[in-house]
Amino acid sequence: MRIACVGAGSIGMLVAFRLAAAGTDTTLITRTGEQAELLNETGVHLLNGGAESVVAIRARSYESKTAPLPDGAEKPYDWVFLTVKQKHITEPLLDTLHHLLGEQGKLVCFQNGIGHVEKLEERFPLARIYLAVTTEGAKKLSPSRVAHTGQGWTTIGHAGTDIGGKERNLLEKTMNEAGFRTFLSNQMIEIVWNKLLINAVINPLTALLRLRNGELPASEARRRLMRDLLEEGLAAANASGIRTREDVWEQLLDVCAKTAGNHSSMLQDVSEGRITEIDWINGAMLEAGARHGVPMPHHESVYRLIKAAEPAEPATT
Ligand code: KPL
Repeated sequence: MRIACVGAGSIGMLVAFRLAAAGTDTTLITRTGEQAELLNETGVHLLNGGAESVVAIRARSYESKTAPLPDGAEKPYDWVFLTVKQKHITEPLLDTLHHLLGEQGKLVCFQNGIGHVEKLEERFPLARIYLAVTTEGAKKLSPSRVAHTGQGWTTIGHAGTDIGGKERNLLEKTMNEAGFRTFLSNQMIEIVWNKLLINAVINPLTALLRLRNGELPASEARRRLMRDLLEEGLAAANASGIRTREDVWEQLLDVCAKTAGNHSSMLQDVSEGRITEIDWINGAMLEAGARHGVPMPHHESVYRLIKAAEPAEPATT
């Protein structure tokens, strides 16, 4: 099985490291030529607990002409893991995916939030699009080093009506052999929405209040805000026909506890002056709410505050 991971951020590097270490034919596709060159020279370094290990990796860049993408002379990949943030799903990236996937390859999307499947469907048949939700914790320390900050689980399934097939069983086995606790599901839309409900609470609040995830539920005033956001989110989800779990509040608290030491991805983006994923998280929920006449004043407020915290001239990473 040949796998390409497109996006050498924290999750992309973690997944590529573990797949390569387990002997899977893996290529890591970076945005910049500099990162690809560095990775080809030094390999990917993984910090786990106190230990650091390194694995050699084949890296290429989708922007640099110096490290060309597979062309007619090179076989396409069986699976392409898309591990970039939604804001990086641009036309040049879609062209790259087209090369990598060829006529048969399948795409697995690891993004937070919603909205990307509609964009990808304009270029690729839905039958070849899968979704992945992972709770693995990872932090990129440098262009070639990543830390594994928390063991989680990963669910993978088709983005539309489940089409089964033995390839996805092989993918599940490959992921498990690489050390990811992986399950297949044919309810990915519900699972993606469930994660969305959680991200739409933790991410903007931790970014605005500058808190680690574990600090968020520590006061009554913050818990009230969390509940208000969650309840509005649930109303938007249910109005959109999504079946939601009854224990989302408990799950939300559990995620805060299990990732207590983490700076959420939105807090990291805001701290480093980058554009955040708010449009694909709370922004997407606001759109869903507006379509069904669900009032969402708390989401509206956090959305506007995060937008105001974003840079006028975005940093590109
Ligand atoms: O997915 C996350 C994120 O930071 O984007 C959570 C679950 C909140 C963990 O930090």
